[in-house]
Amino acid sequence: MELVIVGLARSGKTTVFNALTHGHAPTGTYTGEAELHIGAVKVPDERLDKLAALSHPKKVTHADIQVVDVPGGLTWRGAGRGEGPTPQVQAALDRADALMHVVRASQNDAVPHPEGSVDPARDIDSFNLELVFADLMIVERRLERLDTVVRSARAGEREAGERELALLRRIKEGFEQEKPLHAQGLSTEDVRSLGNFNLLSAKPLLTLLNIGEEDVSRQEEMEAEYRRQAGAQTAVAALCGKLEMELNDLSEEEAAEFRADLGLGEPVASRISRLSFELLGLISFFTLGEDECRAWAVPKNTPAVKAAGRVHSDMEKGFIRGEVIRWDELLELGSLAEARKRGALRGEGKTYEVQDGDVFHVLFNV
Ligand SMILES: Nc1nc2c(ncn2[C@@H]2O[C@H](COP(=O)(O)OP(=O)(O)OP(=O)(O)O)[C@@H](O)[C@H]2O)c(=O)[nH]1
Ligand SMILES: [Mg+2]
Repeated sequence: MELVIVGLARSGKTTVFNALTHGHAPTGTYTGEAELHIGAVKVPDERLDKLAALSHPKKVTHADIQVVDVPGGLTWRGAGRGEGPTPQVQAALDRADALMHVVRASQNDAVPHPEGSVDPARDIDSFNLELVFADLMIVERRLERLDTVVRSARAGEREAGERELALLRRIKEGFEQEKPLHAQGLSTEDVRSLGNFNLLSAKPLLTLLNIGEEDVSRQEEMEAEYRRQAGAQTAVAALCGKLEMELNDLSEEEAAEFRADLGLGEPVASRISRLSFELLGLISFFTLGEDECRAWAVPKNTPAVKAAGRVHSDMEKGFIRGEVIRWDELLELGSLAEARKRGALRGEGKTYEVQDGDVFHVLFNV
């Protein structure tokens, strides 16, 4: 899963990126640096840690989220004048499973805001409009081409084209009313048929308010304030990127102590992972071997045979059945061998939908 960090210049994107990935990319360079930063967040999971403590594998592997920090100030409204994102940034955006919009919400005269003043509500609206505008351009281009194709098609081949034309015209109207795709109330089928266009306003969006040190005690209040504005289908979180980044330099104990003193709440990696899982409808299952104990992220309702394919393609091809037990039941019984002996492992077929917290052992044959 890939999360792309976007937002205005100097909103704190790289600071948040560092906080999330324990990275050390330069911040506050103001050079309009064109480089992308790529890193990963290890998804914290106490369940995995407990399972690992039980079975002492050689290696413990958490699920991870890839994070990409792109340079600031994306604009599509000026794209006609050649100011759109670079091909490299556009490719990252197209690939993104979700977007994280970093919004500056702290006053600090030393860091100039590109719009001249700090106003998170304005920045949220204007970013959402940028996404709609980018999508409108894609849809208009496709409409032009499709219109010609449909006109010259033979009668029998026209129907599918006309259906697509109708859908594209409908969402174009929505865009013209400044409605992002996820606010247009489309059917799942329609959304799926638009999948190839990589429309940005269809992607799950996490709005991240980058608040100042002086506001950390108002974190929840600020989230509630902007949640109303950001719209349904989006998540809102407020945190102080700079503090979170600096806490990475401390030991775990020291950081925990600081968090408690300052009332900082859940650490940023854990918070953002959780929100991303919710936004994308992901769950985690675990595999437990002598070599490796590992967490895997898959969409809810993933059938066992597909989940097996995440672990290894041979397991999908040669899938016989799965042996499944909930992580906490296994913890109580002490080991997979003990669970098997007591008949506590459930046998599940290809279509079983893997559940959050399942320990999943695949029997396969290639
Ligand atoms: N006081 C304070 N300063 C911050 C915070 N977050 C970022 N800054 C400062 O704001 C400046 C810009 O931060 P960056 O993380 O480089 O912002 P950016 O969005 O990556 O900037 P560009 O890549 O240039 O668009 C730096 O000087 C940061 O130290 C914060 O939470 N509090
Ligand atoms: Mg940056």
